[in-house]
Amino acid sequence: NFATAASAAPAPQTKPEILYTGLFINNEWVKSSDGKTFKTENPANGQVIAEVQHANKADVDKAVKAARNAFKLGSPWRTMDASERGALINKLADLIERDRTYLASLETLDNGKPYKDSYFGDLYASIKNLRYYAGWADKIHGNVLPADGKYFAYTRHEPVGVCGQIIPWNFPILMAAWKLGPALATGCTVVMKPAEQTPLTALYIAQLVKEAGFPPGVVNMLPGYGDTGAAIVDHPDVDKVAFTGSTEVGKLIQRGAASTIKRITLELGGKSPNIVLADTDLPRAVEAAHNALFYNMGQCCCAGSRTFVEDKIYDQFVELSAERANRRVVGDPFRPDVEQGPQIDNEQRDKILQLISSGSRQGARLAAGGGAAPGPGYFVQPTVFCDVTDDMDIAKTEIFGPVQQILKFSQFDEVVERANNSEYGLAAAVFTKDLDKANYFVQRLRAGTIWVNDYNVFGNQVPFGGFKQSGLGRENGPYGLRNYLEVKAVVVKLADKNT
Ligand code: TXE
Repeated sequence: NFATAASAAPAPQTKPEILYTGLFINNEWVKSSDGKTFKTENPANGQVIAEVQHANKADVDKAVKAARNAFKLGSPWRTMDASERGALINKLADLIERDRTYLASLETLDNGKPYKDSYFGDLYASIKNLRYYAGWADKIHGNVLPADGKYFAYTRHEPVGVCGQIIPWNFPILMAAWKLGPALATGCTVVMKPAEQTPLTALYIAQLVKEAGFPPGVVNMLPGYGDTGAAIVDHPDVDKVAFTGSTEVGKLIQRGAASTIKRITLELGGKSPNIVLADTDLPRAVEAAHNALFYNMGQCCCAGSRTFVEDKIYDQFVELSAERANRRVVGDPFRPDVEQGPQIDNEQRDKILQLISSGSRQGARLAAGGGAAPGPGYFVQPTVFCDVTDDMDIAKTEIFGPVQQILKFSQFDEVVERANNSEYGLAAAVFTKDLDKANYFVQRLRAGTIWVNDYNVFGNQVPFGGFKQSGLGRENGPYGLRNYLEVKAVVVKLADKNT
């Protein structure tokens, strides 16, 4: 749903220089204390791009100390005017905009997503998100309360403190922006861990944090694997953890956070229903359902991965969807006509191919694709399954790949029950021209976002997050600030009181 006028994007840098591969602690670049590194690769050809430092437990400890120090009373960060915090976040957004072509190129190299999506989607949305939260910095305030008795009572909304932020590989820059914006606007300090598959753009952004003028220790960036993430979650001096990733790791984080009652927010997996009624504008719904699933190689937590279609239009919908998938352009993500690059890595591609096999084995019919696409990178054919039933693995498991499941329904109450019969509840959509029918579904679907007649529409002002096992808490909008604030009640005795 982002503008994708490829012709208007500046030419990408297909070999962007790799400048930062270290740990960023206290505004300095350092190596991991045990000298361990890991390789990050280009998923479009499997070649190693760079060796990156792997932060261990001792490094996490150093970064947490830096973040704690930056948060101590009287520090430059704690005594800074809120409006000045906002100005710094705006400066960071300006620097990202200055380097937008470079960062979009680096994102495509490390992640494999089409350059035009990096440039018009991820970079555009990240800059806008930081600016949105920059505006909030000096508009966060408590309330004066009409307390009983001779008291003056009010609340202060204070920063929660040192925040561990663990982000995934599907939207590396955007997830960094979504997490940094509200944390910095509220005056928290951050220890962030980018995903091991895609550390490069987050590391470059760390350098921009320094250039913008944030005091040392306010943002620390630690590349590493799950062990690095776990050390952040377990650290007793971390006050809050924000995580985006798999439901499986989300559960580990919730357990780990219990040891010191850390505040947590979790944005996890999904198996989102997209319900298409017979009265809809069919070609538009087919295109929207296609993008709902195939955008970002299907690697979206909110992907419309269960397309429920009303029986009267089912056969036609399947035919048009298969045609559209067959037209999808797969290949080198730097090419301007390419819609679909590689999956993030071999492991993800294997998971997807296994689920495709299970779909065929369990009786679904392949209408398009059905296997790997030519390499050397981790490409998968745009795949469409029809005659999918609710009990099949492809209808229950988050595939996280370019595999569309089309299911048939005939009754509204039946499809509501089937749509809600999932451990997930991240997003849902309904396509219809009838407002009463749309409202029927809006009220019954159990999901954090419901789109009507569109899909994948995000706004910085609009909360995003999951019901059920899709997560805890909301990002974006004013709701996103709550995760980073503690409410302090102050009650002051008065000598007398008048209304
Ligand atoms: O996710 P992980 P993976 C889903 C999707 C995908 C599956 C597995 O279905 O196929 O998850 O992907 C860090 N303590 N999503 O294995 O492991 C890890 O280093 C603390 C949905 O890549 O959850 C990375 O930074 N941190 C999703 C981050 O967690 C740990 C996006 C996410 O990786 C950790 C990605 C631990 N014990 C995958 N173990 C979404 N919601 O958008 C790993 N990590």
